Amino acid sequence: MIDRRSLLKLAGVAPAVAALPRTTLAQQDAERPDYTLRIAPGLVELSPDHIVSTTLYNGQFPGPLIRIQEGKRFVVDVYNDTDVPELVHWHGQMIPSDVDGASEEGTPFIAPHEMRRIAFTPKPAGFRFVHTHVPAYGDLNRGTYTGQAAPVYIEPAKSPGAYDSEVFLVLKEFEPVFSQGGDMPQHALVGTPLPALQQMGNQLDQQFRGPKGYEVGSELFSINGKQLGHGEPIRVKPGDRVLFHILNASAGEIRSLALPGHVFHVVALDGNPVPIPADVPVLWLGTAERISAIVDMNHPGVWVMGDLAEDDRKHGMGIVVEYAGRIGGKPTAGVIKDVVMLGGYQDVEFDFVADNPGLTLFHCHQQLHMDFGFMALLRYT
Ligand SMILES: [Cu+2]
Repeated sequence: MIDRRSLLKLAGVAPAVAALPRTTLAQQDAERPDYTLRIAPGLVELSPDHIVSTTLYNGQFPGPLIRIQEGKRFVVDVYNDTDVPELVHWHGQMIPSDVDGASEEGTPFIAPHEMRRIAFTPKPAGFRFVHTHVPAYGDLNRGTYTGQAAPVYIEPAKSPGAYDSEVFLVLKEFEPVFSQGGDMPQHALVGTPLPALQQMGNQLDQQFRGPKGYEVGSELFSINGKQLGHGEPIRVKPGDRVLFHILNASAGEIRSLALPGHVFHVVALDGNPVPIPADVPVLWLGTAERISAIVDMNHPGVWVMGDLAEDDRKHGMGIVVEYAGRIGGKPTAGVIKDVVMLGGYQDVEFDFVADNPGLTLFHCHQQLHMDFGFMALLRYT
């Protein structure tokens, strides 16, 4: 794990500075960014047999955890070391449109091989993340199909919880391909389909006969950039209370996650504390969703925290949890989220407070759906 101080130390390294005269150096020092984010091509070793080439933040997947302070101005230099324009989106934060990272809202692209300095005041506190917001359309080497994602933790004024350690997990698939495979798992999306919507869907199916459109699938899954069995295990001791911060950084996949013999005590959704913490055996995460859950480590042994689907675990979606010394569907009032999963032909009702002026992009977080038009722009009047 990397603490904020060592991140700052790393971020402060700027080789070009050494050649500057002393006065300039002093000025440069005063304007030193709090963080440097480099977008560049690189390799991820998911396992010895699967080394993938993609675009990364600071040379690794996931990008390093960025820990920042709520309410304290944060200056970032973003270097685009690729040959295409890029955009960095600070998902889940209430910050101005020109730095939020969606071009539709007015954030400028960072041209190839250029740097853009951005500054904002992080809020609200909690588990957020950062990812690219460029459209990919038919190019599966762009957008969220790449490895451009990093967890962001905004430290609150007061520390929230009683736990022994924090573990950040980023779920991600690699080497996506177009497929006409089956529908996504929807068992998590308990709800009642609306007959009117279902009827409309059936009519469209009648109208447009023939094969359905393409979806994007993958056969390489990972947690923290490693396929199951190839990364470092999560090491715990009996009696530990471990706070897991889990992010589904997928471009389009819904994930389940279970840790046999243990229960997830869900304390936050999308980084926002839940009014009534719930104990659940399985977590379901839609694209871009985050869950923070405390697990009481009271069942010693060696366990796999992984997808319920055996096929997905075989393709890597899991991580080993090792003890030291061995080796939806309910009322959800008050829950604050920035992503909501919705089953086929269902509806959802939500309130939002319009307190972040500027253009706001409201969209499906599945890259394919967003790229081909599943989005809307909200304008404050
Ligand atoms: Cu996002």
